[in-house]
Amino acid sequence: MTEPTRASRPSAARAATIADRCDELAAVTSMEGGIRRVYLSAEHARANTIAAGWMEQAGLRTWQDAAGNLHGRVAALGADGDPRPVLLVGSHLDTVVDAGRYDGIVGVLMGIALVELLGGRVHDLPFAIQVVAFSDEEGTRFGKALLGSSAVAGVWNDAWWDLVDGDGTTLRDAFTAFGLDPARVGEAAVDAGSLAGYLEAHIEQGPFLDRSGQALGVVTSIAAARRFSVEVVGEARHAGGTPYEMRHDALLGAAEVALAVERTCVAEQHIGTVGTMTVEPGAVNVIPGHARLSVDLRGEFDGGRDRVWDALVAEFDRIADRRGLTITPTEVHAAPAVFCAPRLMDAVRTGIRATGEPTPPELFSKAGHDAMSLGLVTDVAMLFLRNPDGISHHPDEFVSVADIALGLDALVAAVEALAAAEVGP
Ligand code: HGY
Ligand code: MN
Ligand code: MN
Repeated sequence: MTEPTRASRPSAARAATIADRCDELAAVTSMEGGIRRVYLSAEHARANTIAAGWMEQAGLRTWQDAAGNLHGRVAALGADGDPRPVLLVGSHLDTVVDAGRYDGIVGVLMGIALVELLGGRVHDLPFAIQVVAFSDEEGTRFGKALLGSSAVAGVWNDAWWDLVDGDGTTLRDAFTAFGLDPARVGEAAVDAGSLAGYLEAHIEQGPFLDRSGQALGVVTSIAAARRFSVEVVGEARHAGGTPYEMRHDALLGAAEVALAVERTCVAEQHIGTVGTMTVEPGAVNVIPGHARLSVDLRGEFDGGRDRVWDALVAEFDRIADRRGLTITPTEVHAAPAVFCAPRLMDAVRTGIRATGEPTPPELFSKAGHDAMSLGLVTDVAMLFLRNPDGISHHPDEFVSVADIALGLDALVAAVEALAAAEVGP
């Protein structure tokens, strides 16, 4: 029998379907002319319904958990009728504002296709497969990222209930409006002892694979992250009549904060971004009296990230003193660095090698992922797919059907390698 060509392999057809499904989900948006699908919105509910249909077609038994994550499980029971350990495979369906159509989504759809490609072999694995579509990875609506996977990992923090979105709606009220019961969020937590691990396929959100000319990579660790909302208070006054020595311009203070983030992070080899800034009262002839900006800080290790933040706070104090302002940061998100588990990385490497790539590239992910939350309770690993030019969080984000097909071949082979390692020789 001759080996099927790449294009005639079952993964090629599944990859084409995944690309079509990414297009279909891209139409589930609250934003005219772009993609914006946030936690606990009508679009979140619609995306879950559509994805649940695809999961059921693939033979998965589906449910939505107490935090709005969608799950689909197959081969839950062993031959003896006892529950088997569960290998979670997933990513997220929520998006940033004016997003691309693959970030997170492609990983969920690859999980479904994995089950389809395994077919009857899924019952021979020593674990059940549970595909998870996490409901909030980006933190677009409430600022705090990883809400969905934090609930699944059982690390929900009740302080989050009072987070508010841009319209002043609390997370608690948004839960209720979505039909969820805040008092029951704990029910979304998995029993860590029942898990065989967590695998996540995701587009790379940088140019490493594209530059190296390789389609797939294995992730070694995910950057430690912290996010802050920084309030700058000055004094609103007349733009014409107020001499410079009497001004306390909140916008100029915020601009200095943003520049300090860049300068310090470049010097300290960390990554810092100011992605939002609002200024009040917001009139052409009024000196801004109030500004609010976000700071997203990332580093390879928790300690380095925290030292950089401490240096930034000292710099903010100097800016505040010099300009007669009050600058107050509030932390809205923190996630420790996560190191992928050697046994799962080995399986992913074996999977990539099965596609004909003898030396799988190893990547440190500066982007955050649901694997960060799951890494608190079980072993995790990630498979990255090439993203041409590394552009993500942008409508031009792309991954080719051919690379998705390679990714599927690698994912199937990785799961089989993991099964073989668990069963032993
Ligand atoms: O922001 C991140 O790193 C991720 O894409 N949510
Ligand atoms: Mn993202
Ligand atoms: Mn993502």
